[in-house]
Amino acid sequence: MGRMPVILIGGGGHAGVVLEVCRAAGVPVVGVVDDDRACPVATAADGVAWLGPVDGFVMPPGTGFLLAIGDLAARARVLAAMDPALAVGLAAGAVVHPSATVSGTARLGDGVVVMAGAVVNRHAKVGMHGIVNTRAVIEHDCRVGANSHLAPGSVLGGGVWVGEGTLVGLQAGGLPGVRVGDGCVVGAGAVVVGDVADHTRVVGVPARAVGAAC
Ligand code: JB3
Repeated sequence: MGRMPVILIGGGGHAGVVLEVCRAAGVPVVGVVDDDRACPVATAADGVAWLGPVDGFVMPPGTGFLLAIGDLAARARVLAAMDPALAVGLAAGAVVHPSATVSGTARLGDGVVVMAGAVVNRHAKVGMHGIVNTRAVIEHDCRVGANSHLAPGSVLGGGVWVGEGTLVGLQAGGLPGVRVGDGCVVGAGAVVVGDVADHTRVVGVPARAVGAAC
């Protein structure tokens, strides 16, 4: 049985990558919802139909949605504006690029998108609406909270815990067993060697706190 058709919420650069992951994974994309009618995904030659602005959009029966905005705060705003039942009930099942490697014992929440070349290893869990971006690595027994983003090339060692709404930046990493809280930003290239409190921005090798994550 084919996958449920999806609607992308957000039609920019990130949505274009999500569109290609869906197509590679055989998930039909029936349209894009974005406040900008001229958003890239709706205007590209291989784009999809613009279905209207985000506010007030009513999901047609038999479709699911994928959050396709990259910014985590914007994603959280869109989810917060949704009826909670819809935010959970209508989220499409996880979409995984065929070139990604996801262990059979890993668990991906609804709305998760796993991009090309990424690895989600044994017993790892990724919460709803998570982004596992290009060639990111989530090692065994990791826990990644809802609506968090593992940016391209980021690497979580075994047993790392990442909270909700946290960005692990480009090529950043966490040593095995560290815990990064909710709403954090791990700067590009940083290496987390100890636990990080909620809503903290850390940068550098070893990663040091440089203030609150906005
Ligand atoms: O670095 C990588 C690999 N990808 C980046 C991604 C994670 O984030 C990418 O390079 C961009 O930096 C960014 O991608 P995104 O989110 O697609 O950016 P942009 O091309 O600006 O598209 C954002 C789309 O979402 C726009 O079409 C906006 O109209 C829409 N949008 C942004 N914020 C929003 C909001 N729509 C609503 N309803 N509410 C918002 O707060």
